[in-house]
Amino acid sequence: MGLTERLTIPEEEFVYSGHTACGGCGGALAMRIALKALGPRTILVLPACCWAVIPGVLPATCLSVPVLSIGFAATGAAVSGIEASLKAQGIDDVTVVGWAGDGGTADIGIQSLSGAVERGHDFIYFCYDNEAYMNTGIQRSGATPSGAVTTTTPARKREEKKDMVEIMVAHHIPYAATASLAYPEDMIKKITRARSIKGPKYIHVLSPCPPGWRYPSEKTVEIARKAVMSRIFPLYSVEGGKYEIQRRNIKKIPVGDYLKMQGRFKLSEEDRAEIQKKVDENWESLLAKEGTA
Ligand SMILES: Cc1ncc(C[n+]2csc(CCOP(=O)(O)OP(=O)(O)O)c2C)c(N)n1
Ligand SMILES: [Mg+2]
Repeated sequence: MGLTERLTIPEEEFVYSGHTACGGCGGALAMRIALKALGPRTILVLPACCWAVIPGVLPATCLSVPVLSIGFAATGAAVSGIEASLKAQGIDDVTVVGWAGDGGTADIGIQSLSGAVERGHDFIYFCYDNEAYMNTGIQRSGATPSGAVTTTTPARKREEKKDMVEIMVAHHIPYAATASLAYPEDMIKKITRARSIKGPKYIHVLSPCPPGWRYPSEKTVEIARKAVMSRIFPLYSVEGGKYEIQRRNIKKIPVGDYLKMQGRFKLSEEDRAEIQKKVDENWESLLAKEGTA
């Protein structure tokens, strides 16, 4: 990473101090980075999720851009309507953004998101993925990874995590990507790229959660970085169907180094070996999609 790349992070803040997120909230940091790339001409749609309460109550909100709070399932419908309304008014310099949790994306909001993408509305949709329904007390979602303990999977989840990026790619979406708060330059580049493309865009940000994942709050960035280094959460983009992996040459670490930092994974050596096998297979499949296997 060169110096010029590091200097791409805008200094201006659009998330002010005084929000109500937990210490070390990955979702809060993800929003802070995202708004730096989105800028002030942004309308945010927030369904039910931690971020529906993090801003606080007007007039003491930490968000400096307009927000529409809507029902849990309706993010895709709301961004569609806002975009159509702006178009009717001849306003073309506003970025319409849906910002939802993993429950609001992979489960309850998936139909409105699917419709909005299929209809080709012009918006960016972010899923900040803390891998459970955190705002209501750590219930499992379709994006909770196999092996994780939640309050509704006390003996750990058995099923696999839904792959939202692949679901979006299956919609022929013009742009989809993963992003990490541990790699803010990469995240900002991706958001800037997404803003330059007309039509629906999808960005999936892994967002570690100290109380939900059971780790000390100062470890959020380290855990997010280890997710990328271990390849359990590879950084990649798919533009016009073309795959590209980012940060492919960073030092690879065993997935156990990522899992062991979190109290939610109570796994045997065999369990960890099984997860490692799946991570390696997924990486190979990503290389094949990129055409570099
Ligand atoms: C229709 C409906 N069902 C349930 C709820 C209760 N509820 C509010 S936030 C939430 C969890 C959201 O989970 P996720 O989308 O992953 O966001 P997170 O809280 O993890 O940030 C739930 C179940 C609701 N507000 N509306
Ligand atoms: Mg969640």
